[in-house]
Amino acid sequence: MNVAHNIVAGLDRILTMELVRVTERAAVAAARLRGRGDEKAADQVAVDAMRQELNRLAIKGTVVIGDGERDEAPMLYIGEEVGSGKGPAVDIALDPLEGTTICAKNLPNALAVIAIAEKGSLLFAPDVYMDKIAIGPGYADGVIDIDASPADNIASLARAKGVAVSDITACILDRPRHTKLIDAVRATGAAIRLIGDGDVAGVIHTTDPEETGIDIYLGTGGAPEGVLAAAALRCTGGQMQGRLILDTPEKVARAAKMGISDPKRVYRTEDMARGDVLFAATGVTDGNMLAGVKFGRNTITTHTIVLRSSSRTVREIKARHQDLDKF
Ligand code: VTB
Ligand code: MG
Ligand code: MG
Repeated sequence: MNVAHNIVAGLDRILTMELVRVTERAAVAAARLRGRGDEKAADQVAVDAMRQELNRLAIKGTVVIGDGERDEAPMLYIGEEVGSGKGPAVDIALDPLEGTTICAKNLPNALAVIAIAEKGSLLFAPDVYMDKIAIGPGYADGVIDIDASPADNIASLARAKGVAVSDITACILDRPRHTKLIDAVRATGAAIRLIGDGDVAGVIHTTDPEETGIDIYLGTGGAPEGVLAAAALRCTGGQMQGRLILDTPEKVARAAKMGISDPKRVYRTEDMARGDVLFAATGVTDGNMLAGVKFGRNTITTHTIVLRSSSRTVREIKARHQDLDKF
C-alpha cells in the first residue's frame, strides 16, 4: 500500500478512525459506573480503558496534557509514552473522563476526550486555571476579546450575529469564583446556562448554537481542558482565547519550567493547538451534542464526534458494539 496516499497533510488520516475506538472504549467503561456517586472509580476505569486502546495505535505518542495533577485523579500522566512505538511521533492531550462528577451523578455532557497533533504542536500547559472565552465559527476576528468586559463581548457577539443581546446564551461554570461574571452577564439581559462541570463540552457547544443553544463560553476552568477544547475548535472553526492564571510565584515557576516565559500571554486557538490536529469525543452521559452510552440486551451503542483540522471534516459515528466481552 502506498502509505503516502493517506497522508494528505500532516498526520496519517487513518488515525482519525482509530481514535474513535480509543474514546469509545473509555466512554463505555465510565458509563458502566454512571450514577454511582463514585467519581474516582469511574475515572480509573476510563483511564485504564483509554490507555489500553491507545497502546494499540501505531504511534509513538507522548501525553502532554493528561488529567489529574490538580484533582489528583488517576492518570495517563504527563510525559507517559503511549502507542505501539511504531509510527509517527505525536503529542497527545486527553481526558478519559471529562466531568467525573457529572458521570457520578449521571448528569448531562460527560465525555471521553482525546486530541492528537504533530510533535510539539500542543501547548504544554501546567494544570492550573485558565481564563477562557470562546465562540463558534463564522465570525470575524476581533468579535471577542478576553480583555474586554463580559458586557462588551456579549454586545459585540449579538451585533455580529444580528440578534438582540437577550437572544444570546452564555455557558459558565457554576462556581463561587464566577459570581461577578454571572452578575455582569445577567445585567446585559443575556441568558446563562450554568454547568456544574465539563467545560470542554461547554466550549465545543459554541460551535453549533442551533443544536446546543449556546453562543459563547466565558470563565475560568482547567488549563488542560482549555487545550483540549482549543484542539476541537481548530477542527470546527470558531475562536477561543485563553490566559493561564498564574497567580502565585510557585505557579509562575511551574509554568516557566514548561517553557512559558510570559505568564500573562493570551493564547489563541492556534497557539494552543497547531498544525494538523485530530480530535475525538464520545458521550458518556446524554448531552447536548452527543448521546451517552446505551447498554442494550445484546449491544452497546456509542456516539462519537471525530474531527480533523486539515480537512475540517466533522464525523459523527454511532456505533453498535456486538462483542460485549471486549468491553
Ligand atoms: C473545569 C471543568 C472540569 O475542572 O475545567 C473544572 O470543566 C475546573 O476546576 O470538568 P474546578 O472544578 O476547580 O472549578 C473540571 O471540573 C474537572 O476536570
Ligand atoms: Mg478527567
Ligand atoms: Mg477534566
